[in-house]
Amino acid sequence: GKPTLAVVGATGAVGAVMLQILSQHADIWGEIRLIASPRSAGRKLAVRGEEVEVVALDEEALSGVDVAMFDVPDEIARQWAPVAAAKGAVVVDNSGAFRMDPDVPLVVPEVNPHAARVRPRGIIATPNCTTLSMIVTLGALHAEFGLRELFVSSYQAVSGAGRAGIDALRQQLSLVAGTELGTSPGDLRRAVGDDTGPFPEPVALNVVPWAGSLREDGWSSEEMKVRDESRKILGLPELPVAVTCVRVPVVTAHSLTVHARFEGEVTVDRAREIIATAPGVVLFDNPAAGEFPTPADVVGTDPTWVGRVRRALDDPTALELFVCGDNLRKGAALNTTQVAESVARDFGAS
Ligand code: 11C
Repeated sequence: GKPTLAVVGATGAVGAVMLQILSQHADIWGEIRLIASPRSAGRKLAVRGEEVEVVALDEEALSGVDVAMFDVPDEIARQWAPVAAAKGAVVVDNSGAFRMDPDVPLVVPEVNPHAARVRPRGIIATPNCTTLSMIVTLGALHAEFGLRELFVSSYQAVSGAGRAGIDALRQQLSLVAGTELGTSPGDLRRAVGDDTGPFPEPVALNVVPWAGSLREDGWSSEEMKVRDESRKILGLPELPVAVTCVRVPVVTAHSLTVHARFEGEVTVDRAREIIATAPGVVLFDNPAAGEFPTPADVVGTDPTWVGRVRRALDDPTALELFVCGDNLRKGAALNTTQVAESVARDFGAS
């Protein structure tokens, strides 16, 4: 029969998009079981046009599952993904708990699909949304040009921090709309108050150079993830990566500026061809016509959009790019679903 799928974290911001995507894609699943924290058990959510009751995450909920997609906090994944795997499920986990485990492949189907086949712990990890927003493009360019060095800055949407992030931006926007705030030092901070949600500073009318938690020497966890995960996915363990992660007042779709240096000289024409033909990537680059990707146009779409393709002015081996992708779709729910579907195909589903 068709494989049973569990969606663990079904009520979150990413879970909601997983259910949408499952309703849009070819229906290869038998039962789809919706699992969340005990607090959400009993709620009903629509998937494949049917209302399904959410059950609490426990041993019983994970029994008889063939594939489990997890989008839950790291500590919940650390505890429960191995339980699901021990019960025979292949777990596709979108948390940060297992990404750097050498016995867990970190998979982006357009870049390293075969890595998914070797999974000694029964767990496959999917990358952080910021890594995912650029890695399909970089994978395609690397395959032809050979990546040697990466400098990136992110412009991250608040939904990367889940429902709490979206709520914080909306609340702050309601406090600043129609005011003249943002014209003198500290006025925004006073208007918004101490409760800035999951962000360390007001994000409405502002730019916050921080995402995640503090790591050694002033780096953020998000910056370390972008570096470590990119190296692992591309199979370039020594790749020099310089990265600064920044939060901007956008609801959904992460953007990044990328300076990528390659083995030898590159041309913009060839780079544009590669980008235009790579699966999962769209070239949208005609500044003369005012065409470049922005979160407002990219949100809700599947691919990574690439614009502003230029050769570095002072280095014929380097390219400058602006990439933009929906952090909840390819950045999270879509990549996880694609990996789960590829596992299901190995079970013999069609
Ligand atoms: C953000 N990328 O935008 C983060 C959230 O490792 O999956 C995702 C954290 C992760 O805040």
